[in-house]
Amino acid sequence: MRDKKKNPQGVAIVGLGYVGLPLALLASRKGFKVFGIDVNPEKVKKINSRESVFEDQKIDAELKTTNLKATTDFRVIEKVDTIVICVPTPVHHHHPDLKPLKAASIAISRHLQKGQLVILESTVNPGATEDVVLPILQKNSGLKAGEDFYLSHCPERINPGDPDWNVANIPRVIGGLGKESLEKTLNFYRVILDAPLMPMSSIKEAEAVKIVENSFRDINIAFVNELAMSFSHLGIDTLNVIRGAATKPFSFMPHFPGCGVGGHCIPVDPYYLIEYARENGFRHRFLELARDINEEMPRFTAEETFRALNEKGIPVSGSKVALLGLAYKGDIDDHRESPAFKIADHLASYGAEVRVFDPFIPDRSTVPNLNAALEDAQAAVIATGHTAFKNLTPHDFLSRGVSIVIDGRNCLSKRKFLAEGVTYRGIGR
Ligand code: SAJ
Repeated sequence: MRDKKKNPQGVAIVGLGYVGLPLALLASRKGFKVFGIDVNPEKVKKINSRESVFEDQKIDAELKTTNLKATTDFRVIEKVDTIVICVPTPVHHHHPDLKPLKAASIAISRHLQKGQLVILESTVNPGATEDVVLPILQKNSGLKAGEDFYLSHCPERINPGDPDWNVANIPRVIGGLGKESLEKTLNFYRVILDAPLMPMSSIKEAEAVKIVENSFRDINIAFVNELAMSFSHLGIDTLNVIRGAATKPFSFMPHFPGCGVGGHCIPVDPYYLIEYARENGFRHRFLELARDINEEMPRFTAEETFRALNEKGIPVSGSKVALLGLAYKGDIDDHRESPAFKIADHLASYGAEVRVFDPFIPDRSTVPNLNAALEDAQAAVIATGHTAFKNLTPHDFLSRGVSIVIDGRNCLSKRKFLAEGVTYRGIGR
């Protein structure tokens, strides 16, 4: 039964990154008094002076009109009804790192009030909300979860750079610690979102949904990456085969091979389940294998480059290679877990001189522009499908002496490049 939309009150969003800031701006737009808490004073200062914090025009525009007040001071927790935790849950060397989540929970617990609702949006393994967050919130506040305060999990589904799906319209799943926590969380999101909400029968189910949806994507990408490595030996164009398979109008979902899987979701989330299941006596061999295959792609891409250089009698050591793209996907400035860095390391480890250029990430580029990257290079590797790179022509390379193009995102026309005499290699084509 849909409750009538309750009047918005105060909300504190803990963590003002790719997840928290869009949510804070949306809550403000929906009439909430919004406090945003972040441990980075620089970011707090920028947000309060309404300066851009990451390359997103929509967010920059909303910053101008929002009532959001950013702070590093957790005492604002005492002024709100709802607290939403959106802190990073990274993975280091394949092991989940819940330190930021624990630190945020401790800071919140010091100011937690009776009757408040705490919602965790950060991606975690099943069990983390009740086994990690709940005890911390209870211990330092002396309050009882599910009675004195309410606790739930609503996994974030932000998709950076997506023109269609955003924080307001993406459907969400919610798991609550008991009926009241669930109802209060549903009411909160009914006011904030214009999207279907699916109540789950437990917090663990809600935690598992996010891990499952992203593991699903990782294993499907691994499937086509393995096909690409196999078909590259068989002279079969993997991209054409996938496009052919995608003409089947049912029960096939196309994914595409590439130089690797980056971002803060897909290559990270499966390790949460792998680790948690292992701690509970089960080994996810399939998830582990998918991760191994996807982690292999940067090396495969570097070796395709070596093979192409050798075919032209150019020794790898001392060769000049342009690496185009650092971002983990096209037309964004996010390079978290990007395979591009691993490709650069593989190339350099065999003595290549690597010039790195990403127009979205100048501060991590080693050359200022495309010309400096390509000038008298023997090979170029495309690691990110930026539109600027998709529009490059054979002449853009050949006119600067570059005769080898390794298309790590299969984003160029193989036919055109081969016709102009470029040594073109895609991933699996
Ligand atoms: N990638 C491939 N082949 C593919 C798809 C992606 O190699 O067929 C690579 C990309 O190049 C990138 C990485 O995988 O390096 C991740 O790409 P992504 O398109 O999955 O982008 P993300 O990381 O922004 O994933 C988000 C996820 N959203 C959330 O977790 C809330 C994911 O669930 C979405 O499916 C995905 O966006 C999406 O569909 O765009």
